[in-house]
Amino acid sequence: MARNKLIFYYLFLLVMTFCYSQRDKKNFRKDYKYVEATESFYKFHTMSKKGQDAKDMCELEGATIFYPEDQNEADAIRQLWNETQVVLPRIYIGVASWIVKGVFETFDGRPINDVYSNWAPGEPNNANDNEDCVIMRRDGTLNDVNCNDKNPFVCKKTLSSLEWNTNCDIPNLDYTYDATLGKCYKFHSEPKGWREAYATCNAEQSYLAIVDSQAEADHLTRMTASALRDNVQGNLEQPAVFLGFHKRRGVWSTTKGTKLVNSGYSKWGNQQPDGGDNETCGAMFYNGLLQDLKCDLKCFFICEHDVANLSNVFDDRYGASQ
Ligand SMILES: [Ca+2]
Ligand SMILES: [Ca+2]
Repeated sequence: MARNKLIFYYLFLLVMTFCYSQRDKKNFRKDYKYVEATESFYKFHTMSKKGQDAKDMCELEGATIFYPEDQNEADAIRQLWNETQVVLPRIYIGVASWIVKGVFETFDGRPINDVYSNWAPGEPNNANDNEDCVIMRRDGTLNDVNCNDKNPFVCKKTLSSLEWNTNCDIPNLDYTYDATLGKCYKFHSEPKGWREAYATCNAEQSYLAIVDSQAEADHLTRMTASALRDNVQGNLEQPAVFLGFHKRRGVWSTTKGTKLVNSGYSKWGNQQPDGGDNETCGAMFYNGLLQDLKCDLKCFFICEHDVANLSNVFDDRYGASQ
């Protein structure tokens, strides 16, 4: 009995720890670094992107593109920059003059003079009448540049804005947990091409859903039906939901490398696959049956997230697995 009590107490602690301490632990994502001075998390993106794409990338990660609120934050980020990214010469910041030429505002609508506005001498100069985005150099000075230039950038998440999805163990409340399958899912109702969908799930620390049982196919079918009821349908190119399988070197496989025929679920719809080499990306009809589609069609898609299994943690600790 004493042992049972101990086990119960341990489980209780484990659950309480999961539920209440993410902010205390200052935990957002493994790829973000916490800075105490500004009580925020930051990530340097070293793969350069255009201005709008940089902003979008941060939002996919559940963050926003960084701009310094003040000298204090500019100093903090330059220190992190010097410590971790010695080769990056400049970063895009979340300031632009997209609405009216020459009126520089943060992406959340604040005039630049209300935040950090340490322009380099002679800037902003709107060179070639074509500079609406803003970069910060290593020395902390700002310059307006062409938004089509590709530059590294930094994403930011404040500790106070952190919301933890306790069931799914991620900082994203859009994922819902299914107890039977022990997985979390998010239905994306903004249609995207297959590769973009794949990258979107990846940015959310998840993956384009891989169906490995009839039960999972049923669950995703129900999710889709429910999402379609809730969402106004635009001009969809295909009534389909992209999934994490594709034709690779002539063989239908999941994105984790398992042949589709061995994946636990491979029920094709009527006449499918019918696209040959023109349709190499995987999707399901709204009824759950699979189809092949052109990869650049824009479709709904579902991301899947694995959850650390509490009972496995328990078993490992007590050696209680049979
Ligand atoms: Ca300039
Ligand atoms: Ca097809």
